[in-house]
Amino acid sequence: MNKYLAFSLLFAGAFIFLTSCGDKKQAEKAVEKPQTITVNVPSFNADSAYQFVKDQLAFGPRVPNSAEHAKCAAYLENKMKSFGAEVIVQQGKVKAFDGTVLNIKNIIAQFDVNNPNRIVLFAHWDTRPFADHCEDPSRRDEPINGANDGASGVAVLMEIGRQLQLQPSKLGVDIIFFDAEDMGTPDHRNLPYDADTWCLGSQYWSKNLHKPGYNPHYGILLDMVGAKEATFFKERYSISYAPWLVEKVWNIAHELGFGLYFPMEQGGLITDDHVYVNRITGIPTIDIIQHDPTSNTGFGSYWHTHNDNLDAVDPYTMLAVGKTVMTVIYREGN
Ligand code: AHN
Ligand code: ZN
Repeated sequence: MNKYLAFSLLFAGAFIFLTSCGDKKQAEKAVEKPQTITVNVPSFNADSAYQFVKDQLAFGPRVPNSAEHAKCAAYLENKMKSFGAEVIVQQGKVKAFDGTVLNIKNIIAQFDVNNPNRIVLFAHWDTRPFADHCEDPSRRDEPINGANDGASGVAVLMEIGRQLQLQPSKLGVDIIFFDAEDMGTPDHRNLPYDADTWCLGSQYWSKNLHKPGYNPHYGILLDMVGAKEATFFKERYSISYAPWLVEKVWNIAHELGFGLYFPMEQGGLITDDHVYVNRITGIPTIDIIQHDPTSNTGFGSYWHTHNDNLDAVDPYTMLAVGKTVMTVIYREGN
């Protein structure tokens, strides 16, 4: 509705200006072509995104080196191809906190691949092999389903990819699903903390870009974007690397009526994939990540527990994030 109001105001302004110049024909021209200033943002289908969460959960936990992980990788590759993307599956080997060699797959879906004017969207698709924050100590070594922590961000980006096929944006878009984000040193064992044990897929990609000289204008990372009534505070690494992008995204969220999800306040300083993308590639990248200032982990109560299942995801939160990011994308180049 907002959009139409803005356009009618613009249009009325143009009309007054033109008629005051006494050129009626020009005014009529403006009447004929209001679409030249219309930015048509396709709708984001939250039911579709919710289905993409369910599809991922159906594989079981997606832990690197497991059969479920391999099956989900194939699903993501095929889905993105079916949405018209040119897909690169970047394979690599990285070392986990305990020295295990992980065979990882970063899945890179390129829309409008020959467009030199690009932006990039990220989410991690792997899930954590531990439930280190589970109340029951006997279940902490079991992998989690990762409905919100993993699947929700991927699902929002899948739905954006589906919409990109139905209505291309002016800028080329790359959607990258990072692997092995969630392999960080577990909290339930007595091990030294090392931030670099997280985000292994994004570290690998940042050092081995899928195209030499890859240089999109900016990146947006989605992480845990599905919890009911989630709050996405302005994450502080994002503010330091790309303050203008934080402002752009938060302003659009407010304009669309999602202000309660996107408080105009600073959140925590969160080691996530965007930190390595910023540090290693220099692509200015922000993180839209849930921050719950009332919980002792800073994340939702489901975080790294077995409660991170379908019940932890509310399609309306994915809608708030999906619609906001889509509006950002489709306004570019106008
Ligand atoms: C830290 O715990 C420092 N970062 C968490 C990043 C993360 C884990 N996102 C999802 N799972
Ligand atoms: Zn996690």
